[in-house]
This record gives sequence, structure tokens and C-alpha cells, in this order.
Amino acid sequence: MDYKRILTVQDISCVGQCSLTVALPILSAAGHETAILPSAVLSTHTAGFSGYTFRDLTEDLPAITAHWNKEGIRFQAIYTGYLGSAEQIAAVKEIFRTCAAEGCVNIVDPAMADNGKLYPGFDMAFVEQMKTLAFQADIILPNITEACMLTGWPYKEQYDESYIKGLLDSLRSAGAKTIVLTGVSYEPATTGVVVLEGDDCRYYKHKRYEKGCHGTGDVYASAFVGALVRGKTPYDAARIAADYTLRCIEVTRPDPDHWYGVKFEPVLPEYIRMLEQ
Ligand code: PXL
Repeated sequence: MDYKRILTVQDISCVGQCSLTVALPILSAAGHETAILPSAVLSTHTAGFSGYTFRDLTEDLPAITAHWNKEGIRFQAIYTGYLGSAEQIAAVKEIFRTCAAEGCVNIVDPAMADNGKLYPGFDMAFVEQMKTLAFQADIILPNITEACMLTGWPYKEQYDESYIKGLLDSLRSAGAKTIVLTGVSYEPATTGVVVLEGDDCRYYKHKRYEKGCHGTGDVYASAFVGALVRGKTPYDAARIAADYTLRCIEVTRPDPDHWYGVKFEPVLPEYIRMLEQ
């Protein structure tokens, strides 16, 4: 197996099983050297806890990047998630420009919104900057809310295939390359992911649990990147990530006290087996 070095840029939520505390173990389990760049440090994530601390690390990024450049450090994949500020996005684009090894794949999860709303602390100025990052990436992994914000397409809770096709067309017209659109559900019992690569558009459908769990977007994106960098196609990586995330939800559901994230760790051996098939 090829040994690849990935950089992931997202926040450290010290408690809450999301962003870097999820990405690092999942990418390591996939067999990749994983470098991390914290975009911000929070005491917990912002979905359900109150009074969390937030330290934006935007100011640190240029010096970190300059040091990596001086050392000649390069990455075969760069994967971004939750970022700390609109101003930080320019610094992340500089990392894409200067720290990419030849053939580097840039993957952007525009982690900023869900269920029709921006996460606390984000505003439309952030969305405007995120557009410039997302539309230069090789692969984006938005949910429907994020895809609507990136394009101005109206957000709807109930929709059909023509609505999703319109949303994908808008993303494409805005400059998106490969699109992995998550949380696409046409009936209550199922949900899935649409993968648009070139002219090839495929839907992977699976069981849907009525109550969603926090942190599944980050588990999904990390498992996707781990599989992609292992050489899986975007569609196969999207399928493996969906199967793994679903298993994490199944393991977590019986414990009502575990509302803030998913128990992804006990399921890592299953993820590794999925990668080997
Ligand atoms: O899972 C996305 C995410 C990442 N980081 C922080 C968050 C969230 C979602 O709410 O609050 C800090």
C-alpha cells in the first residue's frame, strides 16, 4: 500500500467528537500519515453546548505555512473542514497553492451550515469566502444547506430529483468539479449521497434513522478522504463512508446520554475491513 501524507485543516473541539478529534484517528486508521492544522480551538463544538470558548488561530497560519515551505514539506492530499474565520480562507488558499505535492487532491467540506441554517458564528461574508475555496477544490462535500448557500439555490426540506439536479447544475455552473452531495433523502425511510464526477451522476441510497446524530458530517468526510487517498474512486469512497457512518450511528443510538457525537472508535476495525475489499 502506498503511504501518503494528508494535511487536514479544521478546528479542535476539545470535547465533542467532531472535526480534528475525528479526522485524525480516521485518517490514521486508513493508513495515512496525517498532519493537522487547527483552524481554531474550542472547548466543545457549538451544536448543543452553551458557553463554549473559541480561539481563532487565523494569525498563526501564515507563519506555519512559511515554516513548512522553508522545510519543503508537501502533501499528497489537503482536506479542509470547519474554519475559524472568513479571513482565514485566504491563508488556506495559500496552503493549497504552496504546500501541494505534484498530483495533490484538494478536498473541501464547506462545514458551515445544516438544516437550512448557518452554524453559530458564521455569516454571509464567510459564505462568500467559502465559495472561493470550494470552487477551486477538486472535490467538495456539501450537505444540501451548504450547497444552497454556495449557489443561492432556494433551500427546501421536501424535494424531488429535479430539485437535486438543479442544485448540482448550479454548483457546476459556479465552478464545482467533483461533487459529493450528502443527506439526499427522497422518502422517510432512506437517505443517501449523490456523487457527480464528470458526466457520471450516481446515487448511493441507504437506511435513514429518524433522529440525526451530531458529528456525522465530519465522520463521513474523514472516512471519504481516507478511502479516496487509499485509491478508491469517489463513488466507492462515498459508499464506504456512508456504510461506516451508518454503523457508527447504529452503535451510538442505544445510548441516549451520547447526544453530542457518534461512537466512531469501536467501528474503526469495520472501516479498515471495508477499505481492504
Ligand atoms: O461538525 C461540524 C462542526 C465542527 N466544528 C465545530 C462545530 C461543528 C458543528 O456544529 O460546532 C466547532
